[in-house]
Amino acid sequence: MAFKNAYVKSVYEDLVKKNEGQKEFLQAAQEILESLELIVEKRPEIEREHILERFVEPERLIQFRVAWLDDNNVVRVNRGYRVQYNSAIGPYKGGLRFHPSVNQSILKFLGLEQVLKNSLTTLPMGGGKGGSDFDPKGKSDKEVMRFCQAFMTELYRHIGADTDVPAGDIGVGGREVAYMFGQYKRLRNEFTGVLTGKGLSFGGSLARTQATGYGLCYFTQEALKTLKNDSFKGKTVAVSGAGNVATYAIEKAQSLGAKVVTCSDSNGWIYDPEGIDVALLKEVKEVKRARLTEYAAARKSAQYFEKKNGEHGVWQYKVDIALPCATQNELNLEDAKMLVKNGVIAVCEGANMPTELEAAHYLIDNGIIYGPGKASNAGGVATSGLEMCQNSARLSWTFEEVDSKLEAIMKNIFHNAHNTAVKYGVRENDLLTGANIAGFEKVCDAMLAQGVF
Ligand code: NDP
Ligand code: 2IT
Repeated sequence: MAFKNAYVKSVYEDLVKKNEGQKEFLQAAQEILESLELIVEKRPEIEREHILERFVEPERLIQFRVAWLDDNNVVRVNRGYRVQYNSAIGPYKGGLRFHPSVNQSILKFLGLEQVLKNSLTTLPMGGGKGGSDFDPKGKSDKEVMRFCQAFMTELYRHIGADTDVPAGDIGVGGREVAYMFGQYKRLRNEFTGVLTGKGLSFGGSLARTQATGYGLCYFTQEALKTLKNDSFKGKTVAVSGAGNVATYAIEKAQSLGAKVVTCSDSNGWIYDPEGIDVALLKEVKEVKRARLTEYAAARKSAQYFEKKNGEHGVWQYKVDIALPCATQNELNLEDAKMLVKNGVIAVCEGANMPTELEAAHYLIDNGIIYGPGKASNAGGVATSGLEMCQNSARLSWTFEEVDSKLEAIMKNIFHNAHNTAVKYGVRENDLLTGANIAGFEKVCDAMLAQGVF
């Protein structure tokens, strides 16, 4: 750890003491605080008003029991959470994750990242995150419904269209959002835009499903154009994951003229040198909710590899662009070295914190375009913000309207991060420092203006 500023160092050391064992949270906090040293030195009021101590501490963390009945009428118990991180610039906003690994550390890392990400969108949204250690895999549709209803039976008292607006994340898509929305509506007897990612027949926005993956490609395209005078056209791309973000990143990259040769799930990965067949991928993952082995079985050109520890997986191939879209810490220093050796020019994150910190530094030091998730995957929450706008106005925009607003927001996020990197005198491909400072500035100004809280 290389903190140079004594104040920032003391904030981080205090955080380590108070959050023992919270590996992911401390990793995200370290990465952000390292970048913020530069602004702390320029603006003494940050230290004087103890802004960083307040910024790293969630405003509220709610943990609750979720008891539900499985198909055999056996009682099951899970843990539910909502981390309401920062409301300085708008109501708390951020996804819900259902995955067995969910704990306070993971949700606090996601919540802290979300505060900066939402600020970067320029829309008025504070940051939050939530979820449960519930595992949707292998559950029947009715079990998922009963779990979602039980989860919302507690969560509803803490959220609201002007208070806290959840959405999807890993394990939470349109089906789960719909079950939770229905339960909220019944409990409150009100129809409001309290969740985003809703179905189109009850207040959802066109293009929200595609938004994170499409937005990632708009960001990457703008970065390629500005920093390398280049584009997706004719490029070979590696993508990880095979969920919502990965699927629409693959679709957009291919429509921009690239060939995506990989995707993955938690069991293994696909290498498809002819390019991923997106229609088949959607059929396997979205319609059948099946595993990637089914994709491989249905496509001659595809090879399936089971995941074993210590392998490079999707990062071992010779590609120009890498888009990690699965989960945190899925790209380590060895993977980064492999990608650079194979001539990668850009690594832009669809997932949250998929790249380990040393790997991110290695990429930046080697002149690679590195798009940190809080900037490059902000298209999902930005379009959630557009869904909130449409709900408040009680109207809906066309796909083209939403998509063009999304593209403009993503281009603006890239330029904001890039200009901030230049302004603060770091490498111009250091979009990590640029995004952290740019996102923080607005939150910091709002916190200073609103007095001590
Ligand atoms: P999905 O649940 O739709 O897909 C997740 C994908 O990642 C699946 O292929 C899953 O495989 C794989 N995966 C999940 N956990 C692990 C793990 N521990 N190890 C290996 N693979 C794993 O989620 P999303 O596509 O929505 O989310 C993907 C990432 O994008 C997350 O980091 C999320 O926080 C981030 N994100 C999502 C946004 C959104 O709008 N949905 C917005 C911005 C960021 P398997 O099926 O085997 O579990
Ligand atoms: O990580 C994220 O930005 C999301 N999962 C989307 C959050 C949202 O509120 O749309």
